Formats: sequence, C-alpha cells, structure tokens
Amino acid sequence: MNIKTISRPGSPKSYMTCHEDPETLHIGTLESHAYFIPFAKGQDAFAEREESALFELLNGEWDFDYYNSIIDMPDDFIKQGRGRIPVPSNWQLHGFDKAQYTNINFPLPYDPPYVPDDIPVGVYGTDYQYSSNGMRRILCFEGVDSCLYLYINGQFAGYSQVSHHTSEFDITDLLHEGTNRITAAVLKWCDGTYLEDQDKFRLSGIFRDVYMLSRLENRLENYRITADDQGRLAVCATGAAAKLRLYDKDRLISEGEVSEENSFETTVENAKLWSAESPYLYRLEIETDNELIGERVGFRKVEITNGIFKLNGRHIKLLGVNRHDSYPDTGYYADREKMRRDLTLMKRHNINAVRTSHYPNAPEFYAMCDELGLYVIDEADLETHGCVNVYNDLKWSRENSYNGIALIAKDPMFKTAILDRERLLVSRDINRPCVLMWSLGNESGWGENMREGAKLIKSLDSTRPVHYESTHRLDDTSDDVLDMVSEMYTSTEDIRKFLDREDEKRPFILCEYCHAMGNGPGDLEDYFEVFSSSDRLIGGLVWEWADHAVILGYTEDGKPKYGYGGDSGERHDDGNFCMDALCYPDRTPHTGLLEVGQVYRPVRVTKGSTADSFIINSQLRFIDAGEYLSCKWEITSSDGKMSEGEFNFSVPPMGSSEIVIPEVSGSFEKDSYIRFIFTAKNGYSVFADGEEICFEQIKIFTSQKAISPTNGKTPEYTETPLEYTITAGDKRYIFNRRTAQFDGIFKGDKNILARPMQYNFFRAPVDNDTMKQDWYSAHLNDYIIKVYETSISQEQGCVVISTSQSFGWSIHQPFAKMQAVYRIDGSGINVGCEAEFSNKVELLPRFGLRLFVPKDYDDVAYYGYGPYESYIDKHYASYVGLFRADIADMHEDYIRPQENGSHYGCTEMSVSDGATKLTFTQPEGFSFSASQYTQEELAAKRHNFELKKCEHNVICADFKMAGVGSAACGPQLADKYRIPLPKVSGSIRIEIR
Ligand code: IPT
Repeated sequence: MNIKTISRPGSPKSYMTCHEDPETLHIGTLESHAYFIPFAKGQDAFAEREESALFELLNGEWDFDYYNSIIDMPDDFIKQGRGRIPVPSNWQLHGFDKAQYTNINFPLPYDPPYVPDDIPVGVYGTDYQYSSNGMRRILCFEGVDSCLYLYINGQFAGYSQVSHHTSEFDITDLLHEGTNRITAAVLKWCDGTYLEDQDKFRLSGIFRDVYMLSRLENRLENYRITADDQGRLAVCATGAAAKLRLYDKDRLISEGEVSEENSFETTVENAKLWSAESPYLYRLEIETDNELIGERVGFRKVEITNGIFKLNGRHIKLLGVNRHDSYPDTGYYADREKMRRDLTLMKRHNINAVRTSHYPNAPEFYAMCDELGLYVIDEADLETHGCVNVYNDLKWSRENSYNGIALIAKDPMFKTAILDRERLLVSRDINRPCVLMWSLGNESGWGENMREGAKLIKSLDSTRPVHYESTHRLDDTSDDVLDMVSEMYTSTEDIRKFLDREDEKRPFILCEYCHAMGNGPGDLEDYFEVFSSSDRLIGGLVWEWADHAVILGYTEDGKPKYGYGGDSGERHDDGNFCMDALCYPDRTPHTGLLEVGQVYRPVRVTKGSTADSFIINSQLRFIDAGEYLSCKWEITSSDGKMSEGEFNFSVPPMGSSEIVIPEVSGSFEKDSYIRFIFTAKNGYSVFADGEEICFEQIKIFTSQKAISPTNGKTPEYTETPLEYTITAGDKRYIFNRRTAQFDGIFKGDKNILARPMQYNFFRAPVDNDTMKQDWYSAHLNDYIIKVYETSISQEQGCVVISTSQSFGWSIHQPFAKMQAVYRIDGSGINVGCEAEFSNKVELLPRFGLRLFVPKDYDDVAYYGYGPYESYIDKHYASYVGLFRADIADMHEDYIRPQENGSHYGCTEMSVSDGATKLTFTQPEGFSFSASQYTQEELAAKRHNFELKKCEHNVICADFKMAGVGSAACGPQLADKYRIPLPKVSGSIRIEIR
C-alpha cells in the first residue's frame, strides 16, 4: 500500500513519498558544509555554542505521538500531541516500540527500495517563537534515525535521511510572527535503512541536538581550512567575505581577508604542530559583517610515502579503539559530558586513535578530539552487512560465501545514496585536524559504488588518505583507489605474511582487532609486537569501546539491570554480541581496558647492557617522554619491598636512554623483581601530576625451585575398604577410596572441606570460548569418576596415597585418565598427578583442584599477578606482588556471567577464616580463583543480576588455566596459550595451619 493512496491529497501525509525513493535523499535542506556555529559580534566565538546569540537550542520535552504503523497515522497528525518525549532521545527507551539488537541481519525484509508498509512513526512537535529581524532561521537536526519529514505550521518544509548527519532547513518563509509549530514525522525505516545495518541496538527518533541558527541571507556558507606541517595556513570560503585573525594563545600572529575570489594564505614561522601527543591548537577568528566564528586550527600533515603512514613526517602507530554512540540511559545520544568522559577515559588508557564506527559522530566530538589529542578515522554512515545473508543460500560451506556482502556496493540503485553519504562525511568534518583519514563505511563489501565513493572523497579532499576494508567483493572492481589495505581480526601470522607480499606496497591497518567481548582480549601484546615490527603497519583499533545495553530495571540496591539482545522480545536478535567492549555500559573499565592502557603505554623498559642497567624505550613520536613522565622504582620479592628510588630522565621521541640502578646488583634469595612506575608531570595528557600512567616489571633474580620439604612427624593412617583416615597432630584427612577424593580435611573437629575436593577441568565459558560445546559434549563439567586403584603406605615421613582413575560420561571413552599421588606430612598434602586426555578434548579450559570451603574463609592473600584478574595471555595490567583481598571483591561482574577473577603466575595463595589458614604453594607458578559463585552458576545465568551466591566459598587452584584470547570474532586461541595436550601433569602443596 503506497502512502499516496491512503491519504487525502493535499494533506501533510501526502508528501511522504521520499522514504522509498533512493534518488530522493534530501528535500529543502541546505547544501552540506563544514560544521561551524556563528556568534554575534562582540561575543567570545570560542565559547560553548549555547552562548551564541545566534544559536537557540531546541532540545527539551517535545510533544510526541507514536504510531505503530504509518498507515494508521491520521491525515491531521500535525494537530495531535498526546504524549511527551525528551529531545534528543530514542523513543524505544521511552516506552514506545522496543529496542532490537541485531548485528548482521537486516531488521526488515530485504526488498529495496521498499520498506514494510507498517513503518512505525514518531511525530514530534514543538512551538517556536519567531519575530522577524531580517535574519533567516535555519533549523538544524544533528541526527535523526531513520529519516524525517519536516512541517512548519502544517506546511511541508522538507525531507532528509542519513541518520548520523546534520540536516539544515531554512524555514523562514514558513514562519509567522509569534508562535509557530515545528513538526517532524520520523520514520523508523526508509530506503536508507539498508545502508545503516550497523551492529547496534536499532533505535529510532531525533537522537542528537536540534537547534535554530539566525543568520543573514548573505552569509558565509562554507569555508575550508588547511594547515600543514610547514606552518602554512590556507583558508578559502564561499558566501560572504570575511576578515581572518590567527592567534597563538592571545597573541595575534597573522591577519587578512578571505572572499569567494581570494583565498587567504599565510605561513606561521616555527609553527607548533598538532599531534595526539601534543595537540597544540591555534585560534582563528573569522569575522563577517555580522558574525564571528571561532575555529581551532591544528598544523599537521598526513601522508603515505613508500608504503609508510606518517604524521608530520614521522611514522605513527594508531593504537586505537572503535567507538559507537551507545549509552544505556540515552541510547544514541552522547551529550558533551558523555563524549568527554569517553575521550578522557581513552586518553587515560594511552589510546591515541578512535574510529567512529560506523558513522560520523556529533560535530562537537571532533572538536574534543582536536583538543584532547586523538587521531580520528572518520567513517561514513554506511554498512550493508545483512547482504551476506541475503545473497547466500543456506549452504554455508560455499566458498567465499561472505562476498555476498557486496550486493549493494555494486547495485546502481544505491549509487546516489552511497555518494551522498561520502560527501556528507567529508563536507562536515573537513576542517578538523584530528581527522587523519576518511573511511568509506564498514562491512559493505567492495564494488563500483564504493570505488566511486572513494574517488569522490579524493576529489573533495586531497590531504587525507582513504580507508576501507575492501576484502569481500562479487566482481573484479579494483580497490586501487584505497590508500591502505585494511582488514579486521587478521591473525598475527597473517599480518606477517602481508609484509612479505611482493605485489602490495600500501600500508596495512587492522581497523578492528582484539574483539574485547567478555573476559578478554588476551592477545593485545602479541598484536603490539607485530605492529612494532614494521613501519608498513599503521596499527589497529580494538573492537570495541563500550558494551551496548538497555536497562531492564533496577536491583534492590539500585543498580541497573543491563539487558542485551533477546531481552526486549525481539523478532530476531544476536544475544550478547553487543557486549563486546572494553568498558561496561556505564563506562566502568573492564579489565581488558586496563590491559589496553598498559600495552599502549608511552614508554617501555628493557634490560640494559650491564647487569644493573636498563633501557627506557619511548613509544612517543613527537615529545620527550622524560619531560612529562617521572619514574619511581621498587625492588620486591615475596617478602615485600626491599629497596626503592626515583629518577628523572630524558628520552628523545622514539629513542631510548639507559639508566643504572646499582641496587639491582644486590644479593637476593627469592625471586625478585624491579618495577618501574611512571607518573605524570608537567600536565601530561589528561593525567593529574603524580598520577600513575604505566609500569614495567622485570625479573632480576630467579631462585632455585623446590616444593617445600615434608614437615613434622610422620602421620598415622587407618584404612577400610572404602576409606583412608590419616591423622597428623590436630589434622585429620578422610580419603574416599570410591571416588579417589578427599571428603574431609579436619583441623581439630572442624572440616575445612564443605564438599569433596575435586579435579576441575571446566570453566564457565568466557565469550571467547567458542569451543564450549565440545566441553559440554565431553562432560568436562559433570563427569563420572571411575577408580581403578587406590593404595596407601608410609614413606619418608609421609603417608602416601596413590590412585589411578578416569573421568568421563556416557557415549564416549573417558575424556581423561589419571594417576595421582598424595603425600601427606605433618602440615599438609603434596598433590601430584598426571592425566592423559582423549581425542574428545581439543582445548582444555583448565586443569586443577576445586575446594568448597565454609563461608567464613573469605580472607585471601596471594603472591602472583594482581591486583586485577590475570591469565596467561591477559596479565599486562597486573604485576607480580603480594596482594590481599576479601573474596567478595574478587569477582569481575561481567554482564553475561562467565569465568573471571583468576590470578596467573602465583607461587602462593592462602585463604583464611581468621583462625585456620589453607595455603597453596607451587614455586613454578599456578593460577587460582576464589569466588562466591560456582562455575556452574556462572555458566547457567544469562545476566549478572540473576546470579545466586554459593553457600560455600569456591577455591580453584589450577595447575594450568587456558588463555582467554579473542576468538569470539578473532583467531582461535594461540597454541602458546593453550594447555598442552594430551598429557598434562600438575602438582601443588596444600598446607593447613
Ligand atoms: C565486525 C563489524 O565490523 C563490527 O561492527 C562488529 O559487528 C564486529 O564484527 C563484531 O562484534 S564484522 C565481523 C563479521 C568480522
């Protein structure tokens, strides 16, 4: 049913014919131009835009009518106004319609340019007071999903789509003195929806600021600023002529005029250049007859020479992150405070680049990146990912089936729309120094339309390279118009292979890597190492910045209950794939972000040429790290701190400098480490002076290793057919011969074991454990024990129990067979075991012991990687030290519960109830976790707020724990982070004191 046939001719509804017409993208809008906000003369043009006398913010409560279907929207919808909604917002977060989380799949039938007849519509209305003063009124929407029909006093004023772009309407001719009615009918879907298939909650409405500008008919329409690394500034303009004044802080350094005929050019001697490390900005005042505009200018040059990406003549690495506009409370809306919070948090974790995945952000975002110093990959509002499933038949084995993604990229129907999106991107953000490259979009395949898009961008801006991940295509359209090769989730080995390619001279970027879903990523340092191996590698951007969530309600203690795909009753959804980030939805850092902060650190320390010397290697490209960083050091062992000191240093950009710490040559008995702790000074980045930025820990002494010798008097034992009882002073052990498990470990008459001590092969799958089904099939989580043999004897001061057993379930052979020996002495047990796993276990998550202890065993102390959760491949934010924690604080509260809180590289761990202490030691290192939740509970629940605490505390002492990797959307866990199979042995000492 066409909208035309259901509405009265002449009614406002009869104008609604654009949203299924891919050639009609904007009606009544001004030509797109560089973003700026004019101020009145005499004002401070560098103030926040709300200060401008020519700017009226129209945000606030608007009238709102929601219709499930455009068909049911009455002809006189303009006169309605029953409900209210905040502008900006997304209507799904205000009780209308529901949020849908879909990643790749289109949220509507693929039938372009058509969309379903029953399109949900939100009709927004507000009043605007007008009194004529010779100025035009320009109504600006910075973001509306998916399109809007605009009416002023009931008269059709225009139409626009492209959700993440500014649409400006000169509405003056439709205004009358006094109260005027602005109505925006926003449709949930339009033909543009096929081009906005980004992996996100699908939300609708006016989601960015709305404002009115008052400007003269003859006005400055657009201007272009270029400022390079030689201090050359050029400004050209269209519309009115303007006077220009360039300031360095408050000092006027150059002035002149620009007009349509004459551009302005000047050279600043010894210009201070802009970079993420030193985001120096000059101020340019642009003055016309009645307006003043404040621009911040950064002198810098981006280039690619000989396959090397450079800023200001130096190769830089982008150590970045992908960021979506996504907030549980405000949906797609990021106000200035939220943007600043995100960007500051990035800077605090040494991130230097952000890709605006996968659409342009609000204009003010870029001003903040200029100011704070972040390199931006600015991406067009374009993703057609769902074509993958449209094009392909159901046989997923088909070779190159992913190429179907390029369906729209080569479809002439969408050429105009794709070019429109590229033009809008460049024209709005062209003056921003932070934008180092343009990105054509995401996951839309390669084809003629994309090629034309790249060419268009190059014609609009020759000063920045063009980025796009063009891997998949349906024809042989060349991608030689792209300035770099971009891939996502490529393994480190394949990146190394790229470097060997003879046929490819362009640099390489990983526009997405280290999928940070849940407990991960575990391969950041490996990627950093590869990035550092060649200047042909531009670097990479972690996927992604913040978990996307909706708030389902609140817990009794007032915490939001976060929901994800499937929690809103969607027709189809992609579950928790939107929880794949470095921050929780409220921007509390995941431990993954702490890892990023450490891996992306500005300085690294390595051992020097003599035993007591070290080399500080700077990762910075433009500033002397010593000017902004101080260093403290401390030498520690499991006995604590042995010496400490501090020093200042100087290290040229990308250079190194050697320092000597004589204390390192002292004599040590135990494993000893030196830790260099770098703190900020002289206002480094966003850090407060004295604040810790990063550290480096280096082992300086390795002691001889031996499990502690046996202690005390030889214990006594008794045996029955089903049980061994061992007595050692006030300790008593009950060993169950039927299960080959200790049922009891008594100190006095108190049993420390609330359940039998068991072997543990399972962990609550982390999101990256993509092989978890194999674990369930093998029944690693709920095995049956078969005991072949048990024996007991007294040997060398110990009681020795030997067992032979297996672990399995129905259907298959046992997944593991094991021989174990327990040597019990006066103060504890030395556990030793050797297991051989069957072909049903390809990747073993863990191998260790699990003990359930009474609740009052809650005081945990350990010597190993802390204070954060740590794994073999995810321990860079942690260091080896002595830590103490309450068990309640050792849980990392992932929204979809999963394995968490482990500590890697421990040589000792103890848990105590204040009177008795249970201590585990293994000088070669082990992992442990101490938790109030069982792995079964963590594995079973979809949300953190559903978790029930176990009636006991759960101690897992793991001989080995597999790495966490980033396989949810990346390469499989590297061999070096797996538990080597099929034969694995484990040993640990357990003492009871
Ligand atoms: C990649 C997308 O580009 C990104 O938007 C996000 O969806 C990510 O995956 C998964 O979280 S595409 C992937 C199929 C390689």
